[in-house]
Amino acid sequence: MPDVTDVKSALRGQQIELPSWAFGNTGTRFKVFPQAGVPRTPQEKISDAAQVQALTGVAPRVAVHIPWDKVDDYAALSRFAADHGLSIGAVNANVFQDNDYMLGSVCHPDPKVRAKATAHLLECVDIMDATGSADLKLWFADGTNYPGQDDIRGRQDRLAESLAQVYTRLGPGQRMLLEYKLFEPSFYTTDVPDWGTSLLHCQALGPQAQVVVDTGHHAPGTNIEFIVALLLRAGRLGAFDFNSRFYADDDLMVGAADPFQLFRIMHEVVSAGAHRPEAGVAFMLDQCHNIEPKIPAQIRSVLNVQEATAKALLIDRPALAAAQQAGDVLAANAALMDAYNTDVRPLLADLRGDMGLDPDPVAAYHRSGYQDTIIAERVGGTQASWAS
Ligand code: LRH
Ligand code: MN
Repeated sequence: MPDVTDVKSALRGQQIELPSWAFGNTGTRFKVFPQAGVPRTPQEKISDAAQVQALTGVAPRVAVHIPWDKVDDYAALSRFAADHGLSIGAVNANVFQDNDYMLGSVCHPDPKVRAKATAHLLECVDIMDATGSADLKLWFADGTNYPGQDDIRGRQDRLAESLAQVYTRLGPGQRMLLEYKLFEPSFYTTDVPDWGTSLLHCQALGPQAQVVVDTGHHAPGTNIEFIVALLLRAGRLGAFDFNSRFYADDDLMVGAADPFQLFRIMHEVVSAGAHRPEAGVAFMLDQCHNIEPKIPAQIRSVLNVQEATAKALLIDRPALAAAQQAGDVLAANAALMDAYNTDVRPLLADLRGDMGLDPDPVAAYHRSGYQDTIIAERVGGTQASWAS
């Protein structure tokens, strides 16, 4: 069995990156339900993210989304984050909410629109220079709704041309993370629909281009841990956008809909040693808390990742390898299931004690009174939200 001290030190070093937009109002095409106390500014989003870090100790970064987190002074925003015990993580570009992007952004038939979109991506690299962020995260809503609407191959050429322009702008130590998504908002083709398309573009660009696996962006029944193992083997897994879903891109709390899938994914990650920060895989949450209180939901999500990681770290790997080698199917499966069926909550509560943290961060948050404070203070102004 793995040594608990090693498991605890691995868990202590875990780093989970929070999405600033999860603290704002979000919803579906049917309705965005506003919640009291929601941030009005990027600074207030950072203050909320700092609560999650203060109570879990493993969420030291907050990803920003431009223009949702647009400010006049990004270096000052980075200092504000540092004053709250955080650093600014990935800079997410947004070329999916401007009227000009109806037929696409970097894949649009009109070169003027493509130039506008590429300029925004380059502006995001400037922001990375100011915030000290290493990652430029790119998701494109680009696609088509009807056969014949546009040239599938031509759109790939346009995408490659824009990505190449941005890639050359990256500084040393900076990465381009290309996220794929099967469908939505486009319903016939999506220009980056799957891991293969993202990987092809990343390999064409160079080593600083890596793939983002958003766990909500696959066809039902997709074996995501297989994709993870493959991308890790190719050295091209740059990041996760963790969430969970029952049907489509539901963006629910990671591990809520399918904790066993999250465990299987973390098993592949731990098998490759990619759970260690120095391995360079960014573990980001990308979620929308449409009906649940946002800060406790983010805390719960971090705990779900910790629990899946702890179970993966508790797999008796020598026994697993021996059973796999011997073709002992049941023993090999049992090695994983024994770990998965282990209640790791006492170990994590113990670890939090070692870290000087409350063993139950969600309860500690409710006791802190922070929620009542922000509801009382954050009156007036415009609440942050996705809505364009
Ligand atoms: C697209 C996506 C992408 C983000 C957005 C908030 O569905 O997953 O990662 O930019 O959500
Ligand atoms: Mn995502």
